[in-house]
Amino acid sequence: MKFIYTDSHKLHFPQAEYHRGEIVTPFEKPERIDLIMHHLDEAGFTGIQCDDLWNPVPVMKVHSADYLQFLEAAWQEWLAAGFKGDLMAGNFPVRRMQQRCPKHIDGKAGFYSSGNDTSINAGTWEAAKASCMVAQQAQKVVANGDAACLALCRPPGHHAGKDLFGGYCFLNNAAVVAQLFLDQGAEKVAIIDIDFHHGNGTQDIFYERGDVLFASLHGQPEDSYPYYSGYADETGKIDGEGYNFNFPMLPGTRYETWARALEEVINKIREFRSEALIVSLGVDTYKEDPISFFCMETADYLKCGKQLFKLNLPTVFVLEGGYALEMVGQNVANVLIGFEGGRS
Ligand code: FKS
Ligand code: ZN
Repeated sequence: MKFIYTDSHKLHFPQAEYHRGEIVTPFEKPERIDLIMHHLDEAGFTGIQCDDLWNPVPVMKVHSADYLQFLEAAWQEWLAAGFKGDLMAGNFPVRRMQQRCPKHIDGKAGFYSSGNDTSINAGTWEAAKASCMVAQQAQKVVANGDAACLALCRPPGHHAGKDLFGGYCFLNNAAVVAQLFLDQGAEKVAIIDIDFHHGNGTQDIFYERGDVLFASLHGQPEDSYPYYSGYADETGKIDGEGYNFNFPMLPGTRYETWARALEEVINKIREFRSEALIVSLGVDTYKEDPISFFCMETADYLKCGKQLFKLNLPTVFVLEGGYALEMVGQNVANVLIGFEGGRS
């Protein structure tokens, strides 16, 4: 299996993160990609440097024009306001407040954001675009006949909604891949989100659409980020009714329990007659992950890959989270190894 990467992700390097009462070094850091690439190389996967072709068409179908303009201009506006350090939102239009975008960048930041966990610096927009181009190229590799391809995306994407950044995400890379398959003639595609966190951004984008089935396996919202979505009774609306599946799970969940949910998702996708599969691949389900509470073992990722292979669909893996740096590379590689060994 090939994987697509870019060095441009390094342009995004948040300086600090507020975490459980302390200011810490962000979990979502550039080294993650170096470590994963190292392991993929060692495991014999073929890295292809992204040729940086930007197709705005699918991006504009999953994000609003005003949001994209905000992302592009945010850093300059922040500097023009005389602010020092990274852009970070601090105030949000919560219950009963006006959903009107203010003029000041400090207000705009909160209007377009779901939290203070995600900051913007000078290179963030370039990095987010580059990450999305990596996803677009991986889709192209699969559209041209490869059975599967991994997009080594950073920053990640599954918390980015139509018009919201947050959860370390800006552009929803998995949603863009799904949209590309549809734009190229597929009638139905499916996204399985196996990152520990609920893919609230992807859910938001496709919630009222019947052409994309979205299923997410994640830590239950009672106990875990993003807290305000991911319940099992969020099933979709209008044309999307019945095509959104959430599998919230308890702290301490192990592979056996998790895999039963995955099996259910796989059956739903078969019934749906999806023509392609997009996997939002996070390995923060790992037992040692510093911000999550599932108990996956490294060997479980082999089984996971094998299980995904059973769908027998053209598959684009899109990297999301995973913060246990010692094992993040091995865990990602194992999903691909399990997938490729799925035939046996
Ligand atoms: C402040 C608490 C907020 C945010 C967790 C974000 C998880 C991101 C992720 C992604 F794949 F997008 F990277 N925590 N410290 O792993 O889902
Ligand atoms: Zn995550």
